[in-house]
Amino acid sequence: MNAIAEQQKPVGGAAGNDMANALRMLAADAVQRANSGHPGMPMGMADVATVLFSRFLKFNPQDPDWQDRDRFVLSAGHGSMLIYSLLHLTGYEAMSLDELKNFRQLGSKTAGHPEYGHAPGIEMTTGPLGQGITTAVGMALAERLLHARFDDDLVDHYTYVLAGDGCLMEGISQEAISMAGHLRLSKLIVLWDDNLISIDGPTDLSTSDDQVARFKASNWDVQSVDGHDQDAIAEAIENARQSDRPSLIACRSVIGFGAPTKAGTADTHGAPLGDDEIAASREHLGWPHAPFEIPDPVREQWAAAGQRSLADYAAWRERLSQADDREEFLRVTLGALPDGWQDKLASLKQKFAEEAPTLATRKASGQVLSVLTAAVPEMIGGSADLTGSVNTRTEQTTPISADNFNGRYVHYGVREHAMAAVMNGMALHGGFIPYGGTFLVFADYMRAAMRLSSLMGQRVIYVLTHDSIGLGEDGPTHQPVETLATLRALPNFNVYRPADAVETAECWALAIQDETRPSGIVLSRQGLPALRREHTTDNVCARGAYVLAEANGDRQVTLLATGSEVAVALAARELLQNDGIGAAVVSMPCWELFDEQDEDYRKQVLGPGTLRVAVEAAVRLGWDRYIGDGGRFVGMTGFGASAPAEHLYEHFGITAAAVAEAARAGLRERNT
Ligand SMILES: Cc1ncc(C[n+]2csc(CCOP(=O)(O)OP(=O)(O)O)c2C)c(N)n1
Ligand SMILES: [Mg+2]
Repeated sequence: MNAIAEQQKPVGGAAGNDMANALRMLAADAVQRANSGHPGMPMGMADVATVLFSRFLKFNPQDPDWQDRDRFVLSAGHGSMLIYSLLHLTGYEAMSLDELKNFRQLGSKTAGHPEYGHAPGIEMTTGPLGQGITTAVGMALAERLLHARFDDDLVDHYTYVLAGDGCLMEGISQEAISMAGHLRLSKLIVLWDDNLISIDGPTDLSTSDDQVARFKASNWDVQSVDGHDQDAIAEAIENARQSDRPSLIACRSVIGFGAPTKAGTADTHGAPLGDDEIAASREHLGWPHAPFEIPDPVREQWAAAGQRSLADYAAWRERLSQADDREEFLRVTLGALPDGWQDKLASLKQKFAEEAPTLATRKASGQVLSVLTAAVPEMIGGSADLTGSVNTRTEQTTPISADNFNGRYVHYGVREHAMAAVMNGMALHGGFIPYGGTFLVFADYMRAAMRLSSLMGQRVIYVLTHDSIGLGEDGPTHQPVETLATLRALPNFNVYRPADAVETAECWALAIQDETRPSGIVLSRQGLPALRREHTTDNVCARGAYVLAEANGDRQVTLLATGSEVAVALAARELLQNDGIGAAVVSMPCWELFDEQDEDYRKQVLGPGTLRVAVEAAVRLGWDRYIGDGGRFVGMTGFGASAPAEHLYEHFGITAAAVAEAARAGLRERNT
């Protein structure tokens, strides 16, 4: 028995220990059976989890989506068996014992890391460290915003996070902590698994941070407790709930608590303990029961924990049934858009078509947002310190602050990654449609959270401006060339790149209606001419791509373009038509939607047998599937440069003349 294991004295009364030991052995046995997984964290944090779920957490396994439930985010997602065991034991029907036995198997609800949507009670997908704690900031923010909007205490709950050393080492945690402290999100409580271990070994291999001091410096309430003393943990949680600031509770724990030779070591982090160590753990913990066997008294204690909020739940239902705002509350929390927004947006679209302004699409987007935020009160805007550039703030969206949760605009500060994760949290919480802006090139700073928006199917709208060399003088650090391709590679994410103000209005309408998919609306810094000058009531962008200008005479060439290059393609078309070459221009604002169209439509747009030339001020990656054999691409092959935008288009050869010449060259090649 190692020295750490020897010191493991059960504290907190037999009942508590049995409940915690049930969690420990379910995790150890499930990981052993799967021959894969992470027993250390669940065993180490079993006492903390027992206290939280049996004494504090407000939830109802019979109605897992109860809007006013406390949120519990397992930021240390590798410890997934902890949440699966908790859900099973507290009575979430979908999380059966068989599911625990099928841990990490295809089709089970017990995936390697908790997956949002796989089972009720999993509030978000975790596994990429640092995302959970930051997304939870968004949940806690959404809670405060709904609390301010609706009377009758319809929303008044806590957000609890279980985070490990890894979550706190990740850079995104700094953004999260800083934002939560600044906004004084007092109902956010982080339980830190302070076990001094990560995968490579003791944390002092890589960090000597004073975490408690760090949180304190960001305006958090902080406490430190023995993570195996259940009464001390309870006292700390009680204190945290009373605090007027977000709270960190550093829970000093022993990873793999109960495993006689491996506890306290990185060996328990991510591998099965082995049959001998598990047998010895049973002995050590005084848990004689067979794998997956939970004795009745312990089952009953856990079942009681699952029922402890029923009175709260009934009272809440009663308040809801009497609430004046009942309809509106249900509308926003269930994610239905209000009546009337479409008509208002249609009027603006008509105005754009009639007045035909030359307008940067980022500015058109700002006008669209003025209309949308007035019509859709659940939209919450924001920007990572580029508000004046990305045009995300409207008259409706006044700033949110620690003293004003009636606002609708988040000044995220220069924290792109947190912006994306916090938007995920607001969307997951329900009640809001978050949108937030930064420069397209900084999508890289948000990527990990954007990927989770997609994986979790959340309606989060990214406003991504300054979308190419067209931004000009700021130069190659700010000029995306590969970013469009990388976002298009992201499954379940719609990339919109509108060509003018009308398309911008249409793309926004599509994004806001997409309840299960995040969107990126990619917008120009520079002014773009109006291309769609005839008003249509239907949303033409809904098909992803369409023939904007058909060829005069036989179509020999199809010019494909997006955004600012659609105007270039139209000018190239003129040149070709003047030479007697029939050329059509296809605007392709959203590849993903185009790919979903039926084959006939796609063929008709792409013009079978025609020579296809694509033009986009970005790299070629992805275009070949539309261009086909023998087609041409005009765009970027490397990084941009610093100069006025017009000079750059000339310099890099992204011009009407170059596109027309590419078409002529392609036709010549065909005819030889
Ligand atoms: C962003 C990210 N990087 C790396 C990993 C791989 N990984 C999973 S757990 C872990 C160590 C985490 O240490 P800690 O949070 O202290 O967990 P403990 O070992 O204490 O359970 C690492 C590096 C990951 N899941 N996410
Ligand atoms: Mg650790």
